[in-house]
Amino acid sequence: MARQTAHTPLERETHKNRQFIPGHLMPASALINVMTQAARKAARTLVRDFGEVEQLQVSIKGPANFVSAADHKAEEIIFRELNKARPQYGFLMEEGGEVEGADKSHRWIIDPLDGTTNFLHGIPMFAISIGLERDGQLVAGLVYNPIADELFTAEKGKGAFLNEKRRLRVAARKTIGDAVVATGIPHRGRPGHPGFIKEMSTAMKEVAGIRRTGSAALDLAWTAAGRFDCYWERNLKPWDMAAGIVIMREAGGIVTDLQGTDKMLAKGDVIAGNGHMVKAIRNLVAG
Ligand code: 2AM
Ligand code: CA
Repeated sequence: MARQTAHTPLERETHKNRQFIPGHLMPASALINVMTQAARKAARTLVRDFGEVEQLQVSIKGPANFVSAADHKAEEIIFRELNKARPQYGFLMEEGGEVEGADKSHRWIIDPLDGTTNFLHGIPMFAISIGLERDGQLVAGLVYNPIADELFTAEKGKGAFLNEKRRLRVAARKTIGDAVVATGIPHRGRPGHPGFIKEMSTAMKEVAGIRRTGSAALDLAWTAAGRFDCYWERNLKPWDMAAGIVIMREAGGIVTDLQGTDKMLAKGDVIAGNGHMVKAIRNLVAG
């Protein structure tokens, strides 16, 4: 859709070269505004509940059920807000599953609380993740860590931003020996433990350091921000990745599955980084 004529000096400037202007907010699109409002609203209850979890840590019952309720509550808020703003769109949600919309070409892909284990343990590293698919293509993404108040957003063709003002760019590093690489370690009861140990043992000999945050959405957003040089993980769900993939791509990054194709959502595995890193890490962990 054609953009309206830019009026303010900021708009003219950003329209012209899309550069980050220090201290100024980027004018977000209506779509990003809708997603941001929904995420911020859900974040308020998540933050309140996170405070409670920290108290519950010491109780005998344990906070697992409480966290699951927090998760559902946040998802309901996001669903309600997005549904109000775009009543025709469909949904794919971690808790609520698939909800068909009258508009078959648009679908929200939502994880209301990515990093559940962190949340449960009082570790302030979790995020709300909202992606939008149009005709099977990922076109917008939001990842919000409400504790750090870091909002990562991107829309296809319009760049990726942190807190609506800092333009995101993947790290340029090419030397694998200098790379800080994020990954996910399969939990108890999940498949792939021996395979993961093999991958880790190969990767740890070659890269500068390995990190594990416990939130795939944040791993992708942080790789988009150039904090991690690369990220790989297996056995993920579409809602763990959808938003982060758009943010990565709009930050100039490459995202593939472990075979090097773009079937990440279907296959459930992912490698993200700049082109050099993705190739190098793929050779190490999938070669
Ligand atoms: P979650 O916190 O919403 O469960 C951690 O490596 C990443 O894997 C997180 O993004 C986590 O999302 C995701 N994940 C997907 N399926 C999972 C599962 N069955 N158990 C734990 N983490 C899972
Ligand atoms: Ca998740």
